[in-house]
Amino acid sequence: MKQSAISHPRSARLDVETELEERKRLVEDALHRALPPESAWPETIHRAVRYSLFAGGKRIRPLLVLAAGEAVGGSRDGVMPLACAAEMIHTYSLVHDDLPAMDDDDLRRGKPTSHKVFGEGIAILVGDALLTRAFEIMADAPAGADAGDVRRRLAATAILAEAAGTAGLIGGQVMDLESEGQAVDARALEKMHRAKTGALLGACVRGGAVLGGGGEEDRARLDRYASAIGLAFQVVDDVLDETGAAHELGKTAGKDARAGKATYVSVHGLEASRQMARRLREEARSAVAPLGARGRLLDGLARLIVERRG
Ligand code: GRG
Repeated sequence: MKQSAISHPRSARLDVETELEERKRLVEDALHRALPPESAWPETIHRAVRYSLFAGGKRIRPLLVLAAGEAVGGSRDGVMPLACAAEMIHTYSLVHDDLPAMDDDDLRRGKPTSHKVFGEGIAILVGDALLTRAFEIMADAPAGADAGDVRRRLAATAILAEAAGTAGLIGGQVMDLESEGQAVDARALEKMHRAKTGALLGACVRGGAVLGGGGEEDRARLDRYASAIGLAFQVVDDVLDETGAAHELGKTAGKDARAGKATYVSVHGLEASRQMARRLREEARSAVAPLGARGRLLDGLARLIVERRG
């Protein structure tokens, strides 16, 4: 970590963290506005949706959208719908992943899982409601949007849909279900993780760059960044599953190892996985370095992804 201490003096690092905290508050406000209140009919589903969405996630995906939009000179309001939609899709995937038919987990974001509190039927509907609302938000172009705005919005929606679909999140989850108890080699593991976790993270960066009106050169840089952090996120997740504590993770620790699931740690070992995460973090840094100050939030997020403890 010596290198990051040299290129990131402590004060600059704290500035970026403060900026990310500010953006996070804006995301929380936007998410609150993007959903019906708990008092709206049918109250149970709105209460359950809000329970999971506001259970305390890190908001890495919406922050990536805002950071990518800002890196290419886009407006914050212009990319906020994608930020909210991505967090809704992410939360739906967690609620469904925790169901007894999938990972069967009791704890998520430090709280009892949705099906434990509301029952399985409602938890399934929570996921469905969040996924549907995400695309409703993306389809709702603001009054006064010109043809270019609508085109960019459609392009970002397609990027998000592909990442959430069978080539991304769903495909990765299918691979995950089918690989239980099977020997998984390094290539298959990377493919699974790039689809299950990397695709949505990547869509946040790519979609944010498209919605923000980024040019080809910047978009190519952000593509490289997206590919690196998408994989780094999962490598770190696997390391934390092995080394983290439930109170830091907000979910059951050591579950993958106990379930005999292939992880980066089981396939490559702990030290090699940590090294891989550091290499990917450097790749992300060098991808956005040519953006100068415009890339500082993306760089800060890459650091957060790799250095997080939960
Ligand atoms: C059910 C379609 C479907 C897909 C599920 C995302 C996923 C696929 C499963 C979640 C299982 C899991 C723990 C994956 C590891 C990576 C991951 C998505 C971790 C949670 O993301 P964070 O750390 O969570 O950003 P917070 O709570 O901070 O938002």
